[in-house]
Amino acid sequence: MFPSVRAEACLQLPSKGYSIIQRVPKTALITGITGQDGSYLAELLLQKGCRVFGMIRRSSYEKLDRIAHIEKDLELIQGDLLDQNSLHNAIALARPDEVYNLAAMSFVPTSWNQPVLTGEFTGLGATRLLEAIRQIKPDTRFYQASSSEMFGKVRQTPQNEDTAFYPRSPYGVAKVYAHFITVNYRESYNLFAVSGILFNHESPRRGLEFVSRKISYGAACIKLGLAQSLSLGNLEARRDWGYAGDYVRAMWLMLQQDRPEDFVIATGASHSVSEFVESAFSHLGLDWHDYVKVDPKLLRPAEVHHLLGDHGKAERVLGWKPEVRFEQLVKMMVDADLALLQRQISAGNSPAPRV
Ligand code: NAP
Ligand code: F7E
Repeated sequence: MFPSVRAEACLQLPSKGYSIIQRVPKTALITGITGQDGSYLAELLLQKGCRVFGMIRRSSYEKLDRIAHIEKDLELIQGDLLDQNSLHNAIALARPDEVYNLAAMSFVPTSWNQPVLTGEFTGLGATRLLEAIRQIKPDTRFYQASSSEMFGKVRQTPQNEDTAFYPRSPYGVAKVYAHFITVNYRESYNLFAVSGILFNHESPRRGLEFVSRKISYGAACIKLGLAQSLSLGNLEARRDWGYAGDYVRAMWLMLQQDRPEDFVIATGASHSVSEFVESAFSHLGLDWHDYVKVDPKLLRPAEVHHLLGDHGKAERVLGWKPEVRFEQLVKMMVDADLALLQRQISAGNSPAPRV
């Protein structure tokens, strides 16, 4: 049904009429290229020899810091998930073999403040992009960034591809919509459209508002005397935290298969927020009890208490497994924030602690 693509390279081999094998680079379009995952995925696709387009939205100041080191190798197109015409133009211009839809309003607490806008970006945005693909280039392979937040108030543990969804935030609800519209376009129009149901994944490029980076940055600030305390919300929540660099490999692998299928991507180990804190502070030789305060304002209206993923299908079918484990991830993030702050101090800038 779908043309088979070699899994080991992002290069296409023309099948007939060539006496010499000629390699044609594949073209990929990434929405959300300025985000954490977009930057790692762009690096991966460039390494694989792809021509990489990135969609960026207009802003009053440029937010290209995560991709500054590869910007010269990328082709950036202005577009917005809220604007159907810009998505049509992006597909018509890039004529991509693969589209990775990573753009979304991705911060869960904000989704209670802006539930309608979250639905527009994170939910309907996927439909707009699928429509552009269906109308302009229906042989494009499509990846949707689905989320473990869809499991929310979990129906079983660990969660796999068959676990029922029970989202607990407007963000989670919007992601369920985007997930099922992806399934629907696959079944209705025979598009090669897949969802990766990714559990939390972090890195030194994570936004400062997410708990992992808030902790690594906050602990580094305290270590350097730039802050005295760190305020957090629910310390008991448990997450299955992996490394973003590992997870973008899984996205790419999903689009190299013979058949479009959805996959859970996780590490299979969960840890509490307080374990993350303990690990980060002890790496810096600090006792977190002396510094961390619980601020009730940071508690959520409805919490997702415990997420734990089963990536068995991804391991069997894609040959994917996580390489970076929890302790390594925490140390990587803390070391990176310490180095970042030290560079800023040496350069004469006064870093602004966000604790
Ligand atoms: P992120 O760092 O917050 O990046 C989000 C990206 O979306 C940014 O590039 C942002 O652009 C862009 N964006 C937001 N609204 C847009 C709009 N209306 N039009 C165009 N672009 C827009 O997120 P991430 O951590 O890389 O996550 C990537 C995707 O995976 C998201 O869809 C997220 O919901 C999903 N996901 C993440 C995780 C995780 O643990 N990281 C787990 C499961 C699923 P600006 O730079 O202009 O703001
Ligand atoms: O919270 C608790 C908080 O904001 C994790 C997004 O990438 O992963 C992410 O969503 C946990 C929650 O991530 C603070 O209550 C305690 O239980 O880092 P987070 P998230 O909500 O799990 C999913 C898979 C996505 O798809 C999302 O896009 O930590 N927590 N104290 C705190 N969280 C934050 N942010 N700040 C605190 O002070």
